[in-house]
Amino acid sequence: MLEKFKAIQSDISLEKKPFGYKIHFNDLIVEIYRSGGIKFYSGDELLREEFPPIFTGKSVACQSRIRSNSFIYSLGEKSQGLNLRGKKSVLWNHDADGKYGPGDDPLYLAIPLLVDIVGSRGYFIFYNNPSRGEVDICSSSKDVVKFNFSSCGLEYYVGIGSLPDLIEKYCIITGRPFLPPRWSLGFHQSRYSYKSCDEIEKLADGFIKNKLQLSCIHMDIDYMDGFKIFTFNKSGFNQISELNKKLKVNGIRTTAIVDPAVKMQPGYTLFDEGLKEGHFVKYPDGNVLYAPVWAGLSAFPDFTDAGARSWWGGKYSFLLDKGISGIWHDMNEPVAFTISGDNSLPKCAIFKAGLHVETHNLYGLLMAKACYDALIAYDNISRPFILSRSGWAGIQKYAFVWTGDTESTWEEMHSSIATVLNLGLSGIPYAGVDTGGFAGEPGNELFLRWFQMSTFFPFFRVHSAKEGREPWSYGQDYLEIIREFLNVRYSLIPYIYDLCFEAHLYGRPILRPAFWDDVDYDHDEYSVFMLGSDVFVAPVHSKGQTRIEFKLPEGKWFSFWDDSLWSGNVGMDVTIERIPVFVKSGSILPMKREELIEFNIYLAEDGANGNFYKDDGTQSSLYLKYNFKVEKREDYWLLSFDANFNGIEKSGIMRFRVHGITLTRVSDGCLLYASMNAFDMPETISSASFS
Ligand code: MIG
Repeated sequence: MLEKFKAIQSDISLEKKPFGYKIHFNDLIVEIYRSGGIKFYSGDELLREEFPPIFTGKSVACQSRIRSNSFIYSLGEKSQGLNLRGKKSVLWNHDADGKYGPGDDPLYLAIPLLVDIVGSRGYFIFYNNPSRGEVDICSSSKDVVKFNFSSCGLEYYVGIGSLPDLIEKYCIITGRPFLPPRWSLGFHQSRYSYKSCDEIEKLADGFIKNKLQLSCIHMDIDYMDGFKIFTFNKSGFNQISELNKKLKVNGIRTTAIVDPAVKMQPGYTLFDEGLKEGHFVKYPDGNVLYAPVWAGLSAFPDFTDAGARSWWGGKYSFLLDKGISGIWHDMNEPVAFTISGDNSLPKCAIFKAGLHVETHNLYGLLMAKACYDALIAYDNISRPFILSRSGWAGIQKYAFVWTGDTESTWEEMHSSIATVLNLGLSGIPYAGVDTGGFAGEPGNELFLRWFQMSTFFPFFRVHSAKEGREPWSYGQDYLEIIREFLNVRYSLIPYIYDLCFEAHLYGRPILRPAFWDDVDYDHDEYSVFMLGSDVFVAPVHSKGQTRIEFKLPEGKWFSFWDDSLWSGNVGMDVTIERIPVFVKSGSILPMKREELIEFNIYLAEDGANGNFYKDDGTQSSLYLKYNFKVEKREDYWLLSFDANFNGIEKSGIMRFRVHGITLTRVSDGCLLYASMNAFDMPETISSASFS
């Protein structure tokens, strides 16, 4: 880890001072005081002042004074709004017991990472301590941040820089996001729970018949035999292999849920093996710990033990052999049903790596590692698709996450934007929500509005408790709109896939706050969001809303729907068919149209820029990166590209669509001309003239 860090922190010097030491790490200056206090500076600016840590028995309390004008993000999965300043929060992965709404804490995935910025610059601090933590971000004392951990390891990392730098550096320390298979960016349909292959086949037929694009159907716990992990219930799922073959012909895959708890039942192979080979979590006296979950009293694999991980990893082939493409980890906080108190294992549980209180937050992460390692070893062909509810720092190396059991309310729909944004700012780019909310009945309008929003989220799935939410459940008019949004999603996959590359290479989030590229934008705002840096979305998130007002980030923006040009403060009427979506002028968006990749050039006055990553979308780490540039010349526009060849053939057809200009001639994919006279950029429509 240190080696990796040194690679980006090359210029290090140490000076002895009367107060202690002064260390220069490139632009970061650290003063270490004899008292135990530490000050961090960027140049002359004091970023944070740490008070000496307080060790009390097993715990450690860290307090620091931060800048009074800064904004705070990250901490993993939080539902307390975007800016976490003024909030208290618990770092303890926790099953919300079937539903949660805005403000509920803790949730399923906590990370002791804090990003502190003014404008676009600042620092991050990451405590490499997975034990239960309590965080107070300037809530009880002005400008004072407190992290109290129940176990006393004190190892932390601080990095400074711009916001993208911070997330990149954090990902250098904890791991870069994996590159997902391209199919996983399509639409996923799910419910709790399909009861048979027939039901799944009918569902798929519904999509095909209604011309609705679909990539994956998720099988929740009812596919199992008595909720025993790595089994199929024979009555409904005998034909699972045949079903998967049939579905794949239509480009549809399946994902199967896998919970960690193993039913205590002598004769059930998974249980017998785990017991015999000593893979389960124990009590201090050495006896295996049993606690109730879906299948009844169950034992819990100790994923902190490499031996248990590889044993467990070996079991996924049972599902993969039957043609299942994705794995969905649930209940991995881990959850045990309890009558009162924390709904997890008892405090005294012993893991190979330590006590429950110290290792709890690692459970989902290490389960994902077990799965990821097994899946990449399985056939050496596919990139894994793993979806995990819980996790910790580093989960981005292995899995997508979703935000669990959200309430089906307008408030929660809005709040979930902040949750996914903060996940992105915690190094987790591949995230989404149960579209429509998990718990409750959203009704037509909320479901549709949520669907329209999720279209632009990195992970796009409809899932809910019990009641089905098929696109055709909401009447013909809504079905048409849903179909159009599915088409939009699929057309944007090349662009979203490019964002996955940016995530994979630089840790960059896919869903970004509006201030990501515009430091003057409101740093508290989470009613709007960016998909990458080129697409801006203002979802409609109130009931019956007919008019929407928002601010566009700096620059001119094309309406995604009609190419009209906008900037600044916008007020517009909205109908049920659409939500406001814009593309930044000066960008080039790769999109899929009629089986071709079409490069959509959204011209600014001086041209446009864009990237495109080309690879096989499933396996190889080889890729070809194109950089496109459109420049204004005397009486024509020049499109040039360079292709960073990385083992992939660079031949192919390219199609371009130019927005903001009338095209007169396109050459064979290299040069693009349009006469200056044809350039007739529409006037920017200001909110004043429009409203
Ligand atoms: O106790 O597997 O968050 O997505 O449908 C509920 C059943 C267990 C919680 C998950 C949800 C899933 C449900 N699970």
